[in-house]
Amino acid sequence: MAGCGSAPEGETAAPVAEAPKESADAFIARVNKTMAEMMPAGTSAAWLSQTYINDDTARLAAAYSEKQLAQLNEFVEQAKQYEGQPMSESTARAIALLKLGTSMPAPKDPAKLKRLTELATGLDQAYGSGSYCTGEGEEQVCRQIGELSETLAKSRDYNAQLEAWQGWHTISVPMRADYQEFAALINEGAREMGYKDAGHMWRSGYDMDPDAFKAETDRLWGQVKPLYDNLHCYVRSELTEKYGDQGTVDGKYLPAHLMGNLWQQDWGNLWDFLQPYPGVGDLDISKSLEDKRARLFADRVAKLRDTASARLVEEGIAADFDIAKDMTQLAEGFYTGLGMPALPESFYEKSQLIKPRDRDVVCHASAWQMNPDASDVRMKMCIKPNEEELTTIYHELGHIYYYLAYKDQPPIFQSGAHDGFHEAIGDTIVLSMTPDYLKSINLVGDAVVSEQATINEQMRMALAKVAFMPFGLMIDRWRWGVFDGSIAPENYNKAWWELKAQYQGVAPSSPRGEDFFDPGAKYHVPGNTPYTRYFLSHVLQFQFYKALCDASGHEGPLHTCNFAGNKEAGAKFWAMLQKGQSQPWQQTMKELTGTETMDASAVLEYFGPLQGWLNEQNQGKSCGF
Ligand code: X8Z
Ligand code: ZN
Repeated sequence: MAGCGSAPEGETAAPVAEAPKESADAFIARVNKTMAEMMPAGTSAAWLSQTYINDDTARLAAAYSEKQLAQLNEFVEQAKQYEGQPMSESTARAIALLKLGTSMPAPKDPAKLKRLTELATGLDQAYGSGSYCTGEGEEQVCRQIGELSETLAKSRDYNAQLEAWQGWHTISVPMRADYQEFAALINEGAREMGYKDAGHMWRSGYDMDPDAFKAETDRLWGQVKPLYDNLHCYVRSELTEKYGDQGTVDGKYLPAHLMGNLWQQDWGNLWDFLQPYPGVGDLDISKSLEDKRARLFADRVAKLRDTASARLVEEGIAADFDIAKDMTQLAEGFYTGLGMPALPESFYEKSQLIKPRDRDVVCHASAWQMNPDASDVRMKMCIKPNEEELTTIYHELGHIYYYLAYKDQPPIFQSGAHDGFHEAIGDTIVLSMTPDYLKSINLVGDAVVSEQATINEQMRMALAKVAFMPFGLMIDRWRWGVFDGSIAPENYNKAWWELKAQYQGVAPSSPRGEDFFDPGAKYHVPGNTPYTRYFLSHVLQFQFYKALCDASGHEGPLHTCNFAGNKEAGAKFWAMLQKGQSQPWQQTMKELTGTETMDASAVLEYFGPLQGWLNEQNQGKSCGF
C-alpha cells in the first residue's frame, strides 16, 4: 500500500540500539487504521461471492483478498524492526498477533499470492454450488446439500441414505488438485513468516507453545473418550437392531451414511430410534417448528383470493422466511433477556435467512461483521424449520454478540480470546435450552420430571455434543498431517478414513479410494476454516455454562440449569466478550470461570446421569473400535 512503512524486504531487524523512525505504538495505530479502512470493501466482496456465486463475484472477492493479504505481509515485514525494542504490553501483543491475522498465510511472490486467492475463492464457491444430478435431459434431477442432508436426516431406507451420502461426496472430486496446490501455497506463506508449516502456524494462535497446545488437545480428548466410547457402543447396538448386519461396518464401525448427517458429526437426527424412553418428555422441537411453519403458510393462504400454483409457491417462500425470522427472533430474545442489546435493524434487512431460489449461495451458516464499528452485522444461513437449524441460529448469534461486544477494541483485538471462545458463545446458550426454557418459548409442552425424562434429555444433548467431539479433533489432525507432509497427496483419502476410524469409530460401507476426495465434502476444508476451534469450543462451552449457572445462583445438578433471563450471568458473559483478544485467553477465562485452563470435567459432570445409564446398558456388550 502506498506510503506505508519503510522496512526493506528481506533485511534483518534493525540493531537494538537504533530505534525505528516510527514508534511501535504509532506503527500499531497505523496498522489498526489501515485494517479498519480496508475491512468494509473486503467483507462486502466476500459476502457477495458467497451469496451470489458466479465468476464475477469470485474475481472481486479474490482481488480484495489479494490486497488484504499483501498488506498483511507488508505489515509483518515492517513489524520485524521492533523485535527487542521497548514497547507497551498491549503493542507487543498486537505485534505478536499480526502474524496470526489470517488462516491463509500467503507467499510474498505476487503471482503466487494471486493464484492462492483465486484457488481459495474457487474452492469456496465450488462447495457452495455443489450439486448431485441423476438422469438425463428433461429427466435430470439435481439435489444440493440441503436436500441430500434431509434424506439422511429423515429417510431410514439404507439405499436412499447411501445414495444421498455418496452423491454429496461426488462434488469434491474435482477439488483435489486445487486443494493440493492451495496447501502447498499456504505452507510456503507460513514458512516465509517463520513457521514450520501452515499447521504449525495455526497451532501458534493459543498463547502457548504450539507443541504444548497439541498435547493439550490430546489431554482434553482423553478426558472425554470414555464417555464417547460408551455412547458409540449404545448407538452401534441400536443400529444393529434396526439394520441387522448392515448396521455396522465389520461389526465395529458406524456406517458413515447411516448417522443422519453427511459427516457423522451430529447424530441427533436419529432421535426416532435412539431415544432411550420413547415418548417420555416431549422434545420433538423439529415437529413444533414444522407445525408452526405450516400454520404460517395456512394463514397466508387463507387470506388469498387467487390460489394459482405460482401464488402458492410465492406464499410458501414467504412462510419459509416468516418461520426463519421467527426462529432468529427467539434466539435474539435469549440474548436480550440476558441484558444484551437488540440486534441492529439492518441485521434483518441485510442477512440471508433462507436459500434464494434464483442463484447458488454458500448455505453453510456464518456470521459476519461487515465494518469495524459493527453497525452492520449479518447472518448467512439457509434456515429450515428444524431443531438443528434452531440451535445453529443460537450459535451464529453468539458470534454476532461477540462482534457487538468488542466493537470498541482496536481492530487487531477484535477477535475471540481464542477461536474456540468465539465458537463457544452461542453453544453455551444452547446448553441452557432445557425443557423449561423450551416450554417458555412454546416449543414443547410441560416439562416431565422423571429419571427417564432426564435420560432422554441427556441423550438428546449427547447426540449433538458428545458425538461431535472426535470429529472436532480429526479434521485438523488430517490437515496438520497434510501441511507437515506426513500425509502425502496420494494418501489424502486413505488418511482421512483412517482418522475417522481411529477417532470417531466411523467407516464407509464401501472402499473410498484415491479417486475420491472426501475431505473436500466438508465445508471447512475448501473454506479453509481451522477446525480444532470447534473441539475446544465443545469443552469450553461446558465450563462457561457452569460459570454462568453459578453466577445465576443455580442450585442442583448442572444439567438442570437454565440461566435465561438472568442479568448477573448476562453481565459476566458480556464482560468477557468485550475483552475480545486484548489479553491472553487464560486471563479472560480466569475472569469468567476462576481457572486458567481448559478442562473437560464440566462435560463429565453435566453428563453424569447419562454416563451411569450407558454403563448399565452396555453391560455385557463388547464395546470399542
Ligand atoms: O461451522 C459451524 C458453524 C459456523 S462457525 C455453523 N459449525 C461447525 C460445523 O458445522 O461443522 C458449528 C458446529 C461445528
Ligand atoms: Zn461458528
